[in-house]
Order: sequence, then structure tokens, then C-alpha cells
Amino acid sequence: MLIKKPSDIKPSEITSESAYISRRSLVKAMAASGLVGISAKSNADLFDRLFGDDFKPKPLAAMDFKKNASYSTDEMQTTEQVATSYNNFYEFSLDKEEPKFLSQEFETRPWTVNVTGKVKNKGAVNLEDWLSKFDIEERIYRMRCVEGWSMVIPWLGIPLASLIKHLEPESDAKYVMFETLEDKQQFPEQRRGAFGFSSLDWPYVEGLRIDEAMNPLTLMAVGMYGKEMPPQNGAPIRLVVPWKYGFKGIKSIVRIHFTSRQPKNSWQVSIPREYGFYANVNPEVPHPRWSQAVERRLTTGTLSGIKRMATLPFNGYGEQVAELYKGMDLRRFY
Ligand SMILES: Nc1nc2c(c(=O)[nH]1)N[C@H]1C(S)=C(S)[C@@H](COP(=O)(O)O)O[C@H]1N2
Ligand SMILES: [Mo]
Repeated sequence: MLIKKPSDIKPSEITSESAYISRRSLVKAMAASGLVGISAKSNADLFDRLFGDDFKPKPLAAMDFKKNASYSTDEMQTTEQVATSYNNFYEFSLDKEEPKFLSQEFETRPWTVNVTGKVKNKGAVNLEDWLSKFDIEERIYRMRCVEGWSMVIPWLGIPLASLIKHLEPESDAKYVMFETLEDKQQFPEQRRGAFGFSSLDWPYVEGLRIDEAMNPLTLMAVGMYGKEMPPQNGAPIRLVVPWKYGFKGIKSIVRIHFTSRQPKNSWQVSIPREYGFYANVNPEVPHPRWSQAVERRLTTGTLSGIKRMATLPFNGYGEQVAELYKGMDLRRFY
């Protein structure tokens, strides 16, 4: 159907023409330069637009969980408002402040995850049934985006290792691949046709080596800040790999595939010279267009809440994960 009746248009699709146009020119500038960093000035403007009080998010249910202090940082947490308002979720928009507005009607129930490939317990599973088998933990992790900003987020989730053990991969499953939902009805950026500049190939895909997937730090997150996952952060289930750049943390997962070959990942496919498969946080390997030695930690939604600090190898998780990469040239495998 090409023409929609007004009653078919969701409130989330309505946007003023002028806002639309200015956003498109910003998007074009971003597309020309790839991912862009953020300046203090653009943050001040952004915070103005983000934290007006006219936004009413859909209510999120509280979850039962136990705190896992041994895997948590005690650094100052990013406020819930910042972490749920400044998002990279390109299926909704390339603009960070838009996903929260565009995602409020995103359907997450029922949610089916397909388990495929070299694994014993294949098939389609209902997420809620599946999760009822596992205890949910809270882990407070640093998250470092490849663009140079970072946050500290209290995630709720289950270790991916527990899930993988339950699925029973075959012995030649050396990698695990993840896929985000593909749904043009719900994701505005997936609707942009052949004549639009497509930002990424859909669906968004990511992958891990099986030993990375089994590392105790790797989390399948289903919530944050004590509640179920907000849609803009990747509801109902997303990956969190705290020693890697944020783009490895694929959102709204509908498929988990076990394979003997290294899978593709969306950002590597899109710009292979700039983004690799491993994407371990590494202050010594600059992005071709900017240094990765420092980061801007976003805490509260104010300018003084932005702290400039040194980026640590493996995002500060070297003790737990450096062993995985022993003998590898991390400049080559970026
Ligand atoms: N499907 C999908 N997953 C995604 C992205 C995306 O655009 N689409 N963006 C990635 C990037 S670049 C980052 S930094 C994190 C952001 O997660 P957050 O919005 O919860 O902070 O999600 C990652 N996962
Ligand atoms: Mo990112």
C-alpha cells in the first residue's frame, strides 16, 4: 500500500517538515564524514532539545534481579535520563535524540528469537518463556562508543555463557552471530528506498568468537536501571560486550546463529577501513579520522556532567579479557 490513510499513521511517524529537512541535512553531513564526534557546543544544544519535560515515555515494568557487585564498577553512573535519551539506533534514526521519540510504540511482545546453525537446541523460542529459566543479574558496566563518548550503565541481563550452554552448540561452532529485527513498518530508516542514501545494510548484524561470547563479562541484557529494556536501548534483548566499542552491542535481537566461519558485522561491511570485527577498545589504535586515547564520559544531562578522561585498553577490562587475544596483532585485528 503506497498511500496511508491518516488513521494508519502512528503518532511516532509524525514529524514537522522543517525539523525533517534540517535533520536530513545533518544526516547528509554525517554520512559524508561517517560517524561524528560531539563538541561541547553541540552537546549544549542537544541537551536543550533532549530534556524538555514534554516527553512521556511508555511505562516500563520493574524487574526482579540480584546485584552482581563483582562484575560492577563503582564509578559514577550515567543518569537514566541521559542513557535513555542519547542513543545510537540507526533503524529508527541516525540522529541520537530521535530514537526515544520514534520507538515508543515498538512492539516487543510476543518476541521470537530464532536459534540456527551449528547448535543442538535449534528453533524458534518465545523470549518470555526462555527468560523464565534464568536468573537476572545487575551489572554496572562502562560503555565506550567508537565515536569517543562513554557512559556507565546498570544493565540487567543474563550471562551469554549461560544461554549458550543451554543451547548446546556443536564442537565446530567457532563463532556466534546475531541479527536485529528487520521490519519496515516499525523502523523508519529501513523504509528509505533505493533512492535514499542507505546508512547500513539491514538487518543489523554482529558477531563474536565463541570464546568471547563465553567470557563471563558478556551479557544478554533485557533491562537497565532496574526496569525492562526501553525500546530505544534495544528492547527486548540486546548484547552488551563492555570491553568492545558500543557498536558490537547489537539491539533488538531476533536471531542467534552458530557457525564455523567468522560472521560479518554491519559496521565492518559498511566501512571496512574504519571498523573491524574485533572492535576492542584500544587507546593505542586510533580511528582513521580521530584519536581513541580519550573519551567524554556522559554522566548528568548538563555540560558540567561531561568528563574528559583517558580511555583504557579493553575499556578497563583487560584483566578479564586480554588473555583472549594473546599473540594477536591488535593493530591488524582492529
Ligand atoms: N540494531 C542496532 N544495534 C545497535 C546500533 C544500531 O544502530 N542498531 N548502534 C550501536 C552503537 S554504535 C552503540 S554506541 C550502542 C548504543 O547503545 P545505547 O543506545 O543503549 O547507548 O548500540 C549499538 N547497537
Ligand atoms: Mo557507537
